[in-house]
Amino acid sequence: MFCYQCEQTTRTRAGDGCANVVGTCGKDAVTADLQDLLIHLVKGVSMYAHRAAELGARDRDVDVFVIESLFTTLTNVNFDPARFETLIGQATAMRERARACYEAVCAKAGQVPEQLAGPAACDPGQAMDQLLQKAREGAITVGLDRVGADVVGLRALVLYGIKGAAAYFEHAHVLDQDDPAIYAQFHRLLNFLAENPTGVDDLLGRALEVGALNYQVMQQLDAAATGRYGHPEPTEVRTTPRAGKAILVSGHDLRYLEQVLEQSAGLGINVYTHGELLPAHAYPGLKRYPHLAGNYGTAWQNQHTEFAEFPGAIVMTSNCLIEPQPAYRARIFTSGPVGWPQVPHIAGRDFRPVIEAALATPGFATDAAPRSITVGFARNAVLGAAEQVVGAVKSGALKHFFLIGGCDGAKPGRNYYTELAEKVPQDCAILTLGCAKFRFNDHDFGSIGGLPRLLDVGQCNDSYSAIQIALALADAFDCGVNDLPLSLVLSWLEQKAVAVLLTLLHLGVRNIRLGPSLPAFLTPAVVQVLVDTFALTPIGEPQADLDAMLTAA
Ligand code: FS2
Ligand code: SF4
Repeated sequence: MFCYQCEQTTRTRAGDGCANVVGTCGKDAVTADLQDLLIHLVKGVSMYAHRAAELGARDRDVDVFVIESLFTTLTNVNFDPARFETLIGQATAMRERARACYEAVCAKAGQVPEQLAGPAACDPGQAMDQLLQKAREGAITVGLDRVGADVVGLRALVLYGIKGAAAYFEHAHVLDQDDPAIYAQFHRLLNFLAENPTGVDDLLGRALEVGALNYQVMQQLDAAATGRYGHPEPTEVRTTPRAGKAILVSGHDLRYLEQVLEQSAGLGINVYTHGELLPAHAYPGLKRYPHLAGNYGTAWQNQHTEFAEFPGAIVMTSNCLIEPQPAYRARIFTSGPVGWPQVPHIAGRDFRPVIEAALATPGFATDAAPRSITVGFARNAVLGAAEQVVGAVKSGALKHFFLIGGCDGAKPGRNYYTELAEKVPQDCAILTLGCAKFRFNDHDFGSIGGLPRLLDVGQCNDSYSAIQIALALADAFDCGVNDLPLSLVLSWLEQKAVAVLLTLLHLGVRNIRLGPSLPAFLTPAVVQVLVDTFALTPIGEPQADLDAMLTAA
């Protein structure tokens, strides 16, 4: 086992990672190795699918399989080795289908198909010891002695960005988006990695291509969500429970939440969101359900306490899952890409087992005193108030915007983001996005120019919306995004954040502050390139950073 794909990796020096029997996240060594093997085989699938796509052919099931498989390997998604054994078996079958598709289109085009090696020819075997032996070929550090840590780290950057983009595309796919051109780009980039590239400039260029791909993916996700549920609108969300039976839905997936709502309608069950599903309350198509009762709890790392105290059924729709505790093990379910050994998995979006578990548990005995927060300041709502916002900036009432966004985690260093938000001067607004906001989104930040000072754009999945707000402001002020009175302060944990960062770099956004620590997979030399090219800056001390950001404005 060696894994350094997330911020919470074990590290004592650059290049370190989780390498013992279990990672910081709870992923065991067998699961980690099976994930490596799955990624290796998926590259082989894409080697054929890429060549087929270049000749105008595709197999939709192959496309979908690649994206779903990538998502399962993200941090805090799937910890079930049995699931990975199944996926590995499916990967070899999918590779045969991709090969058949490629050979058929070659025959049609009068071409001789290439004989492919590497992941395209990998026979993983079937017994567990064979799989674990083969997994070594897929280890992220393959070739380290030969090519060095800079190259291995850049390959990791490209792979982790692809994983993040795949997760976002899977969310879009669940909302019925299907774009062959996007799948083809995933195959192209995975094919690139399958060739074990060694050129630093080439790898950096591909990393930015992943950012470009992720921008398109996020655009599709935004279109899918707003197309199905309407544009988020400012909405007050109750954050305390009501009396009654209860289901808690965590993760990011709006469609799964919708299906829980549909299937539990009229049964006297209140449905609560948790974590990254909080912004779901702002969508007209979801808030119309009267039993969408509110949000319960905060960010993922607090789930041991929050799930234990929740007196109903719990369902995870995507990241972030941590080891289910005995206190709620009998009433938690996984769905979609998520898995944990022996935790029941919802197949085919049939949430009846969740509903039965909710009806069998006591629920909340009484109404708690009402409290609420406001969400729903995605692009349509903010740009609907653009005149007000631009007027406030022009009059000097609103001096600066801080986008404080990204992932949360358990590290004490993440208090930086709360301290920063609290120190932001009264004549500045704060935009939030992702699960990092839970550290401070219940604080009273007051209002400015008739708008709340804290405007929540949505999930990390809604980064596209934040980018559109920045682009529209730049348009209104007739300047570039880098010239706006806007500072981006990002916290990262996992591979979705890597994809978003690559998108911002692809768009030429400079001066992003990143923390709480820099990725372990990036060597000092690669970090220096990012600093020199994009003025990417590690976070420091909140007041000093704030002063520097305001001075630079
Ligand atoms: Fe948060 Fe976790 Fe959203 Fe990340 S719920 S850290 O995987 O995707 O942000
Ligand atoms: Fe470690 Fe993160 Fe990998 Fe888990 S996902 S094993 S915490 S690097």
